[in-house]
Amino acid sequence: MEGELKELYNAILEGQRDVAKEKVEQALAGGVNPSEVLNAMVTAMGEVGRLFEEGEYFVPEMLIAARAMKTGMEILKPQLVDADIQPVGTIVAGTVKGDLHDIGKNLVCMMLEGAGFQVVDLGADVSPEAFVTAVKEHQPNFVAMSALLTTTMPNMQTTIDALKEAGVRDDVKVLIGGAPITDAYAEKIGADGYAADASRAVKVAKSLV
Ligand code: B1M
Repeated sequence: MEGELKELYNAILEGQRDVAKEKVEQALAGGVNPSEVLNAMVTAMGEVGRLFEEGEYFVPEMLIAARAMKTGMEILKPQLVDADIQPVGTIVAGTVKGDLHDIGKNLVCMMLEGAGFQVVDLGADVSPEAFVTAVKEHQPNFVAMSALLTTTMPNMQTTIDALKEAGVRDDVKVLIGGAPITDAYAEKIGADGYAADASRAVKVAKSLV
């Protein structure tokens, strides 16, 4: 990687969103292929994930890097659509019913987008019915649920049950996470995957796609 793309990579890594925006604009204006621009940003987010796992980056660094990536993506997205670049997979994501905590979920969504997934973010306090409707509409590869409260965790099970009732459970992989969630809980409710943090969520999603 060299020139503007290297500078874009560094801007994402350092969370400099204005520089990232400028570098994406310059690269596109200079005729660089949108997929190469995307690749530079995805590679940078991969490195952010690695630094987080190694304890060199913490949540704030990951958040500002993800925001820089998001700013770059906003400029790149129309070009990607034009170039017809296929996403790695589609994910319907949300924080479960009764739960308003969305910071972790947003971070997970940003990291997944950074890894090339198309994310349909339903927000927070998402009812099982809303998940079912979104699955029918978007036909995603994944349903990604977040819960931060022990009192709202059971709504993950309720949502899986609703997907079953609607006959769409087997059409998707269910990925769950959030501070009180464990591997054992994921297994208990019949989810397909659990991730402890945003970086691992990307790894699990990639391994399941
Ligand atoms: Co609330 N809150 N909160 N809160 N809050 C907690 C969760 C709590 C642990 C604080 C405490 O008591 N120590 C506690 C829960 C206790 C429990 O259930 N056992 C709690 C409580 C009790 C409450 C209220 C009930 C308080 C009240 O009103 N009495 C209330 C509930 C409101 C509701 O949801 N209905 C409430 C409200 C709020 C605020 C609105 C003020 C605010 C949320 C703002 C927002 O999100 N927009 C808030 C906050 C900020 C917190 C703490 C302090 C921080 C949460 C956070 O954003 N962390 C939290 C204490 C804590 O966690 N230390 C707390 C940073 C974020 C990056 O991490 O969300 O864990 P996290 O996400 C991580 C991983 O968990 C994982 O990846 C993320 C990034 O690495 N992950 C996934 C998350 N989702 C994933 C999905 C995946 C994979 C990985 O796959 C799909």
